[in-house]
Amino acid sequence: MSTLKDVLKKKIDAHRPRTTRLVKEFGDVKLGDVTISQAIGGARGIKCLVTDISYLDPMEGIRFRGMTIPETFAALPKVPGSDYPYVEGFWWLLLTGDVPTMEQTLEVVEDWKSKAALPQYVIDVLRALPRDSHPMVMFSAGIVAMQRESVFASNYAAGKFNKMTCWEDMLEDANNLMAKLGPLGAYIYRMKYKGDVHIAADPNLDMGGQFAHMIGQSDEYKDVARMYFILHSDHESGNVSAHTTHLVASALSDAYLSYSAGINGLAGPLHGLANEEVLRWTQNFMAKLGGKVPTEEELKAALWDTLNSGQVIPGYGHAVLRKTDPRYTSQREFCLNTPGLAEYPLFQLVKMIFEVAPGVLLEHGKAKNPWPNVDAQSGVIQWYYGVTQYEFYTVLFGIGRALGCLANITWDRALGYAIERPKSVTTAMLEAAAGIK
Ligand code: HAX
Repeated sequence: MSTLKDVLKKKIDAHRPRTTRLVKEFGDVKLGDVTISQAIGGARGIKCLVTDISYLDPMEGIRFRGMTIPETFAALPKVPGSDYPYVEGFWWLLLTGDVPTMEQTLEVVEDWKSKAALPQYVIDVLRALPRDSHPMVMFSAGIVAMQRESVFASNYAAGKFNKMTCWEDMLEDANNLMAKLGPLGAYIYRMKYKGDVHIAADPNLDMGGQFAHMIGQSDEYKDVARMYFILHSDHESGNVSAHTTHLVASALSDAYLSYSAGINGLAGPLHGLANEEVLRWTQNFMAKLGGKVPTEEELKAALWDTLNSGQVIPGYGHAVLRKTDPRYTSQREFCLNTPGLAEYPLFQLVKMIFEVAPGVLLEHGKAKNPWPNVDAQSGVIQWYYGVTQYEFYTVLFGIGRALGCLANITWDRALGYAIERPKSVTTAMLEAAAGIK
């Protein structure tokens, strides 16, 4: 007797060549306004999402509300004594499109401070999970557990939904969530990696500085946190975490349900988990060499080994970008300008990979973009400052990514965007469109 798995395997083996043939031989055949390769290939390049929060140009990289990364950092009000801006001012910029004044920025700082405490039941949920659960599982569970705080959901349940004003409830939920994500991440970090000893919030600190303080980091790391959250905030709305958040919110799900779903997408190795993969790859390679600096030939051979074993080179390639990610460049400049970090052996290796990997990927001939993305550079900075728990890096990404996702779904509500529902077709329909008998 055949098992379910045996029967399914035969069906899959028979089906795969049909899909491969459709993409290879008939990829350009149109199905209405899109092609067969777009329908099968993850909707790549189809213009069917609208956002004004950020725009990703394939050659130039991200602009937040029309501003490049350096322009954004230069324009926003700075934390006193720091070269980096308040994350709270950046939130104002993403939401409104205006650079806030210091007074407006401090209004958000105070609002988030007043909302930052984690409810005890969220802490109980985190503590009930096995301690070896991935921190992204804890982060997602903590966010979804907080759903009972949702003003949007409780007003909806009370019959108070109003299409024109419901964005106000979404904004309130978004502010509450933004205020709590740093403390949530810090709680997970200290519980999992620092002997379950926690650090109380300092009432004088902004969101980025507070996060550094609550994970037990140095003053220098406060700027790392501010930079990191802003750089990872938004990459227009088609990437997996932003799109998932938008999709779930389109069912009128509240900010907690929507962003926890986005976090689950961010946890995938082709998306946010790539920063963890980059550091693992780089350090395994260093360990194999016994800590010595590799020659270019040794590095090339290691990159080819990865490709030949069917794996991707983590931190390289992008679905939209066709040049070096400016988020990579910004973090690279931070490293180059930070004494100690600039000479750090791991950073030297990351620099060397930047010089060698694009050539290898070009020769390999598959990736449309051989250049590094944001994840190729972020882990080394964390490691240098002693945040050595790779698996936590995507939580840092998730705290920052909330800024873009939550600003987007606030505007989704304001503009009354429809529930998302693309149309599916069958493989037989594609074959018919391609004229395959
Ligand atoms: N190493 C090896 N092969 C790669 C590659 C890489 N870094 N990047 C792309 N390719 C391969 C793809 O796997 C694909 O192969 P198949 O035809 O066999 O499926 C082919 O090149 C064409 O892919 P593409 O069109 O260039 O890229 P996609 O839009 O399909 O995928 C990815 C974009 C980012 C997922 C891809 O480049 C990748 O897997 N990169 C490594 C993982 C990574 O760094 N992810 C983080 C991206 C940034 C981000 O979202 N951060 O959160």
